[in-house]
Parts: sequence; structure tokens; C-alpha cells
Amino acid sequence: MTNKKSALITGVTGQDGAYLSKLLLEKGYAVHGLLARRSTDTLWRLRELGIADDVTLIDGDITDLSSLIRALRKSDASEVYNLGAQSFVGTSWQQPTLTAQVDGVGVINVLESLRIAKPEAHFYQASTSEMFGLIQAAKQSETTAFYPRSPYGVAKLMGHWATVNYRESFGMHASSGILFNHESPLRGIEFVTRKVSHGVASIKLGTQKRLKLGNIDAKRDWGFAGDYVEAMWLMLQQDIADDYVIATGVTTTVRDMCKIAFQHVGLNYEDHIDIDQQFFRPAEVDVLLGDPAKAELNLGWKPKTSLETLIVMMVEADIRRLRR
Ligand code: NAP
Ligand code: G4F
Repeated sequence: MTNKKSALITGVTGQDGAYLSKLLLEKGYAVHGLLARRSTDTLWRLRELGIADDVTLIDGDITDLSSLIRALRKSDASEVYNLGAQSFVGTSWQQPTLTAQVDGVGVINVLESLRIAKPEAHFYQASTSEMFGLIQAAKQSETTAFYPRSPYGVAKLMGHWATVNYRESFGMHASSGILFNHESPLRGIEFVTRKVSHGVASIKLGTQKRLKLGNIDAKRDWGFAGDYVEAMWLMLQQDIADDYVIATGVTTTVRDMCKIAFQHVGLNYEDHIDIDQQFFRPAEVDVLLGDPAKAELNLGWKPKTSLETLIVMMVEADIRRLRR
């Protein structure tokens, strides 16, 4: 028998799952990850952080309740982080039902598995600033009204309210982290920051000529994923579960983010970008800007990484990968 604290992470193969695993391993946890079976290799992020052999993988899927109950029994986790999702907003218009099943009903499955098998465990739900959508306040906080603009945002809102409801109905320690966009060199290539960092690296190294983008006037509050997983952990260490906005409090256009990335390698973004209608969305979230004051006050959490540092880190990582 070991006295190690045990955690279960769904979405362990994703960007946040990898950084959170690393953080929890450093804190001495036994880390278990729910592995949704795929035909392709999904463990590259854990390998990139050098922790692939340190995470215990358990087969399961958040759309499959019994697999979650088995994973809870096997891991005996006292902390459960539900990061598993169809997380790409653009895809949610093409696969709205799947998005609802994974990002909405999937959350209820995880909550139900806890209610049945481990009601005393602390639970984290990966909620999102996409729920604010058509923003109802210039700076969005925990009390700002939601107005989702995509099937993804709608499904995530279900997961958010289910988390609040299980806390209020059953007294479960269930917290919802309303995280604004957070990026890293481990970000999926379909998201705009990584598409740009990869594009800039490829153009610099001469393997690509131009970069096609959609609405570059959209504004996002971008932070570093490595900083944000710390906030997830802090939420589950509190005596009382609650909901928290995690953001930087700074918003930037996609255009200015591109400027930073191209400038870093001595190029002018205007010489290399084409605007392509295929990357516009049926309904856009024009601007997001978070107010993380509650997280700073209650959790002592603050972002540490500026957008400039983050984008340079991503471009450099893509240059290194492409050279390899
Ligand atoms: P990500 O890189 O897309 O990772 C998503 C993870 O979910 C992957 O491990 C994926 O597995 C897994 N997954 C997909 N369908 C599943 C299913 N049916 N059952 C179990 N696992 C499943 O996303 P991320 O950026 O790390 O984000 C983590 C969470 O935070 C997501 O819930 C996302 O919606 C939310 N969020 C992200 C941001 C952000 O800016 N990054 C902001 C707010 C909220 P495969 O690798 O096998 O596909
Ligand atoms: O990088 P994105 O695809 O991220 P988006 O839609 O904001 O969603 C991300 O953040 C959410 C939190 O707010 C998460 F919940 C969600 O899971 C995901 O991690 O797009 C950012 C902005 C959008 O306004 C989009 O229209 O960039 C704009 N954009 C412009 N050209 C583009 C592109 N987005 C993508 N992916 N690709 C383009 O070519």
C-alpha cells in the first residue's frame, strides 16, 4: 500500500492533460489517465514532457459510464479532473451531436460515476470562456451571463451547470474552472496560435510559402497552459468547491498575435498571410477578456507568462521540431 495521493485525469493525452500530469507527478501524486482508444498514436505530448512511462493509463471513454466507474475503482482517485472533450470550436458545427454527447452528457457521466463510486472525491470540470460567447459585459467574471455562440459552447454550458447542480444537489466537491484560451508548444495544430507558430516556422525554414487564416480581427485573452493547470489543482485543494474564471486580463487580436510571431523571425506578417473564407465560423465570438480577480483573491493564482513570451516559445519549439 502506498500513501501517495491518487488523481484521475480524463483527456490525459491532450495539451492540458499532459501539463497537469507533469504538475501532479512533481507533487508526488500517482497519476492515472483515462485513455480513449484511437487508431493513431496520441501519447506524443506525454512523451514530449518525458512522463509517458509515469502515468498509468486506463482504457475508457467519458461517453461510457461503466468504463468511468471501473477507472475510479482502479485508480482509487481522490481528485478527478475532467479535461476530456471535443475541444475544437470549428468542428462543433460539423459534429454537433458528438460534441453534445462528449462535452455535455460526458460530464454528467463523470459526475454520476463519482456519485456512485467515489462521492467524496474532489472534481474539476474544464469549463470555458466560449460559454460567454456574445459577451454581456466588457470583462467577463464568474457573475457574467452566458451567451454561447457554438454547439461547443452550448454543450460546455450543460457540463458547467451539471457541475454546479451536483455540488448543490449532493454536496459534492465539484468545481468548474472557466478557463480562457491557453496555449503552448503542445497545442493542437488546428488552433490558431499553433497554426500560426507552425506556419511561421515553416515559412522561415522555406517549407511553406503562405499561411491561410480566417477572422484575424477576433480578440482573445491568451495565457500559457502550464500556468493554467496550476489553477485547476489549486481549486481542488480548497475547503469549499466553487467556480473560477482563469484568464490574464489582457485581450489581443489574432492579427497582433501574428505580428508577434512573424516579427520574432524577422518577417512581416502582411507579406505572408491570406484571408480564406473557409476558416470563418457560422457565428463568431468576437472578443473575450477575462477578470481573474476571484482566482487571485481565493486561490492566490496569477498568470506568469506574457503573450510575447508564449508565442516566442511556440515558434521556437516548432522551428526545433521541423529541423529535427
Ligand atoms: P485537447 O488538447 O483537445 O485535449 C482533449 C482531450 O480529450 C484529448 O486527450 C482527447 O483524447 C480527449 N477526449 C476526446 N474525446 C474523449 C472521450 N469521448 N472520452 C475521453 N477523452 C476524450 O484540449 P485541451 O486544450 O487540453 O483542453 C482540455 C479541456 O479544457 C477540454 O475539455 C477543453 O474543452 C477545455 N478548455 C480548453 C481551453 C484551451 O484554451 N485549451 C480553454 C477552456 C476550456 P484524444 O487525444 O484521444 O483525442
Ligand atoms: O484558436 P481557436 O480555434 O480557439 P477558440 O475558438 O477561441 O477556442 C479555444 O478556446 C476556447 C476558450 O475560449 C476553448 F474552450 C476551446 O476548446 C479552444 O481551446 O480560435 C481563436 C480565434 C477565433 O475567433 C477564430 O475565428 O481565432 C480565429 N481564427 C482566425 N483564423 C482562427 C483562424 N481560428 C482557427 N482555429 N484557425 C484559423 O485559421
